[in-house]
Amino acid sequence: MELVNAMHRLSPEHLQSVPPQVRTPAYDRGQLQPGIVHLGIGAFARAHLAAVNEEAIEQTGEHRFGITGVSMRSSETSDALVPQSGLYTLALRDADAEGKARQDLRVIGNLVGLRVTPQDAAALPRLIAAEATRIVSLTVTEKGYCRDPATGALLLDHADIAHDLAHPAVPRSAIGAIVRGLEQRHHGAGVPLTLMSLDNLPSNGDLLRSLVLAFAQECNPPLAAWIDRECTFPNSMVDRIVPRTSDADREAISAALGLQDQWPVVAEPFLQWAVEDRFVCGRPRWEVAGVQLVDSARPFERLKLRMVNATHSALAYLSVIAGLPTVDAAMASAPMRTYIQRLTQEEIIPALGAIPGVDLPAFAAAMASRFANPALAHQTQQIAMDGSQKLPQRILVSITDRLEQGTPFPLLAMAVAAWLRYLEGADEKGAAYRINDPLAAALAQQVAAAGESALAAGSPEAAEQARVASFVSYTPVFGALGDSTQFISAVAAQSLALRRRGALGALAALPGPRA
Ligand code: CS2
Repeated sequence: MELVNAMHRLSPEHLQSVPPQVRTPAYDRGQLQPGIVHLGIGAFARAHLAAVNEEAIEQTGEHRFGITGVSMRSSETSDALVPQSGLYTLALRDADAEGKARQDLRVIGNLVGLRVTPQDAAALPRLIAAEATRIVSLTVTEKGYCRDPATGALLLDHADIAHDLAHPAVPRSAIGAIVRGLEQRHHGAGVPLTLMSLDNLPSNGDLLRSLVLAFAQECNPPLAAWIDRECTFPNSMVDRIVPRTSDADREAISAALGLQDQWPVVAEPFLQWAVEDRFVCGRPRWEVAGVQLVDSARPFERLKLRMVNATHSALAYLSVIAGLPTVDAAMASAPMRTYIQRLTQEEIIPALGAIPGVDLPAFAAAMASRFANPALAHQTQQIAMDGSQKLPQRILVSITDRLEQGTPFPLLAMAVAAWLRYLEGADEKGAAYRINDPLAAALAQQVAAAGESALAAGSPEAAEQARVASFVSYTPVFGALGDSTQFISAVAAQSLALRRRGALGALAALPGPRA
């Protein structure tokens, strides 16, 4: 780190010194106006929204859509990027034909402001209400919506929502801040707004809309009616793998840049972003950077959640318990690779049905090679977090469909069994880890109670059946699925296999494809 510390900081005055192969903003940053307020300015948003926006600004010369990035929790991003005047490097990484890691670096310049909600809670509604603001976008992760994972309903008893209803001036949840911002906007010029969720949730725009309306209904019904009438909530699907930035990434990217970048972002080159073209106050011409402006994002989002995210989660739980630290390491293991292929081909794709214009086997093959990208070091523990918020729309939807279709689902059941095993908090070698999940305490109780139910049983099979039945009675995640004896038996069979053989052993022992 010494060499890096001796470097100048990435900043506008030192930009001209970066090597010629690194792209830097080719427009006048001083002209940019803050047209987009982005809630949750983490690596994910900086790897797609800001990257695409950068390209659109460069190609169209439009300067009304600079981004003000808001951190809803910690000041870390702002602490790193304010001294860099919002500049940061995006490193797109993969491997060449010989398998040698390579990266393409670009300094992104359209982040024009950084805010931290807990430090200045009253500022966010003002920003949302500001006339220059035309779009509020969100990547606050699944848990940031304060919804019931099984039903999608707003949790009025969620600590942040209860706080925001009681303290209108200083909201701390995204939903609370949006409603208070829209309230000020409505009282002011009354100009409507586009609210664009970019999170991995089914019908993310419709969901955001229903949560915002539910909150507004609680505190200001006429406002709810105005929002309902005037504001738009386009649905979207974004697909790009963005691992958490490590210190090694910081060091390597700073060295390549010749300037110290405290928070670069690493991602795969692949990007697909489809969004419904419903923007009431205009939008950048993101299509010049490959964004698909569509009538309905539904087919895109269904495909992505059930294929990319479902297999990611299945792989993550199995890998954590097997002690495989990264996605590419997991994909290098033959039983895991075969399992992921079979999961998509035998169970997910048939439940999904045909999607117009998409060659599903080709999509699955491309996805497997994205997962095998050796240059990302995507931590399986990162994907494993917040399972309670992810499983319903990633895995349980396909299981519900297969139950309705009367088709078996041992491979999907394996993913659920792996989550249960993961929630026990230690891998197969006994190494303990922390469960990172907003419902961690409730899940720990559920797992403990499930373990007790298993103790009373007479045989290993009955023990697993009892354990799983108890665990899946947790309705916030499993809803009505927890009552299905077919579901319980399918998960119990895989849970027993995991206990007996370990994750990789259980995968290797899975019965062959059905004829
Ligand atoms: C991952 C996603 O962490 C996770 O839950 O499944 O972030 C995934 O990498 C992206 O959705 C890919 O587009």
